[in-house]
Amino acid sequence: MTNTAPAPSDFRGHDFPALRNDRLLRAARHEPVDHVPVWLMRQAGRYLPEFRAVRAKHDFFTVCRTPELACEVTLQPLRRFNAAGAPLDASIIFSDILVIPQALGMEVQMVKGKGPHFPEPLDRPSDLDSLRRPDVREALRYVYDALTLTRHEIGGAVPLFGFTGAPWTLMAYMIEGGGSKNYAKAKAWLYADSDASHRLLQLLTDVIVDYLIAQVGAGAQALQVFDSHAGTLTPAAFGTFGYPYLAQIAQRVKAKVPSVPLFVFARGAHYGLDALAATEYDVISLDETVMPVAARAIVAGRAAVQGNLDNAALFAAPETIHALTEQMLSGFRNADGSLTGLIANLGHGMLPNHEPDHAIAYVRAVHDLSKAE
Ligand code: 1CP
Repeated sequence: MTNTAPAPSDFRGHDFPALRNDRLLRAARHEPVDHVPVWLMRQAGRYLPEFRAVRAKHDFFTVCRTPELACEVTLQPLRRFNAAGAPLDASIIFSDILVIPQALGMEVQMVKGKGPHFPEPLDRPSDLDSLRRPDVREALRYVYDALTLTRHEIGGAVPLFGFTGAPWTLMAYMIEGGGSKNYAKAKAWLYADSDASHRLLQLLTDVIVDYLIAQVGAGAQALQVFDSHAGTLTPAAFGTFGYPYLAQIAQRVKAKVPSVPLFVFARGAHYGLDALAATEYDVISLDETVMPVAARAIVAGRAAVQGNLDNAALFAAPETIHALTEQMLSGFRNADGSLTGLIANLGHGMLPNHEPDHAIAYVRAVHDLSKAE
């Protein structure tokens, strides 16, 4: 059990610029807003030529570990969308979910055209003994430094997200050694070695809790937990190996930093919506397979929701994007017709072959179509 999280007070004394756009924070609390806030998962990244220019000169994890570079690529989408007259309502720190396995002592490489690669993934339960229990405050200090610098540089224009991978999603990468078609090796652990699986999930949960709290101390104004591979689990396996750890994270993080909105994205786990709405997450992020009307009905005001335009819809012409956005927003309307408690996003992240202008068209459509009358 790691217990190295700094009290948030350890970081007090930052003198950050006042926040000028708090739509996202207000929407997370179900307060009225002048239009629905919108940001995009993976809004920094390979679809932006200015990001590719930075990556041409620097290795992926060098960008993550160098606060000035992480700050620069975090700001790139803000600048581009501002210049187009369709400003984003949030930023997300440039980093990756796989910095946690690295902090536990595993090597992770980013292979061009392939994605993350672990040369020595976990192969059997005894391999858990080789994992280091990190002092999260030291091992991931570069992320906090990047957050602090970026929060200053944003100048209060929009809130800054910190984030983490969820325990199951991280476990899946640590065993598979990278992306995978069916996650068969990682799922085999759940069924054949459930004790070892719970030990690993609990270790990851402890590290994640410390990490999220420390990110707030460093300047994060909202937090998102990415369970990108939740949908590989059966409802029963999610109930045993996914949901309890997600709930534990929410309970422990909200106990320490109650005012910071906490988002959860359990991609593909539509069956988990009702259970997640009963936890302390403030916002439930929906993938594109969930019907907005159904999500609002299941969540029933217990949390705000985020989502969920199909990222592939950004390949459509801007007029079509506008129409699909209108359709999506109408599904999210509350019984009184309002759109309170909604943050617009995609059902999953931006893709490398997306056109920046089509993402801009989406942001503009959300703003125009949701303006309070
Ligand atoms: O060469 C490159 O530049 C690699 C592309 C890339 C980028 C831009 C990777 C590799 N990670 C990132 C940044 C990143 N990753 C961000 C910050 C950018 C932003 O949102 O603006 C975030 C939030 C993540 C989170 C992340 N990494 C997730 C969760 C979100 C999701 O998309 O589901 C996951 C699953 C990862 C793992 C990962 N890192 C990179 C890739 C290509 C992948 C997916 C690999 C796979 O399973 O196929």
